[in-house]
Amino acid sequence: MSLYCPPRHWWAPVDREEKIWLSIALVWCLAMFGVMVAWAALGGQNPPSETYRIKPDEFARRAARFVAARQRKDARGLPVYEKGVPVVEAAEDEDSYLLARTWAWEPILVLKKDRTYRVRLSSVDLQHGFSLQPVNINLQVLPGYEYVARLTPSSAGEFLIVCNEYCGVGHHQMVGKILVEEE
Ligand SMILES: [Cu+2]
Repeated sequence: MSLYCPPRHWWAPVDREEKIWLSIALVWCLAMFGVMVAWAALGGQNPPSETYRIKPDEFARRAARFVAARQRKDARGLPVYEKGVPVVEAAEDEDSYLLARTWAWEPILVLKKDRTYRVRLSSVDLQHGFSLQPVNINLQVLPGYEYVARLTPSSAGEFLIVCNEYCGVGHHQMVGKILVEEE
C-alpha cells in the first residue's frame, strides 16, 4: 500500500513521426500569427482604438442634440421618423451619435456610400452588443464608455444593427438600422 514510483526515464524519445507533426503544428502556428498581423493592416475591420469615458446622461444629451440638428425633413418640412425612431442624416465633418438603450438603437443613421464618418457609440443603461448585418462588424457597447468608430460604407442599402449581448426580455426586439445611400 504505497505509491508506485515510476521509473526514472519514463518517456520515450521523440521519434521521426512525432517530429514531423510537431513541425507541421509549429509552421501552422506561425502562419496563423502572420495572418493575424497582416489582417490588422489589410482587413480594414479593426475595432476602433479611439475610446473615452463618458457619463451616460452626458452622452444622451449630446446624442439628442445631434438628432435635433440633423434629423431628416420631409417635403413639408416635418421631421422624419421610422416606427418612432428619428431618421438622421450624418455629416462627414461632424461626429454622429448612435445610442443604445433597452431595447432600441437611436437614431437611424443615413450615410452616403464611400464617405467616411465618425460615429460615437455608447449605451445609456446596460451592456449591449453592436452587430452590423450582413457585414458582420461586432463591437461591445458599454455604459460609461464611448467608441469613436470610423465607418466608410462601401455599398449602398439597408444594414441592420442587431444587439448580440443579452440585455433582458426585449433583447430580441433590439434592432436598429443604418441606411447607406448613393450620392
Ligand atoms: Cu440585447
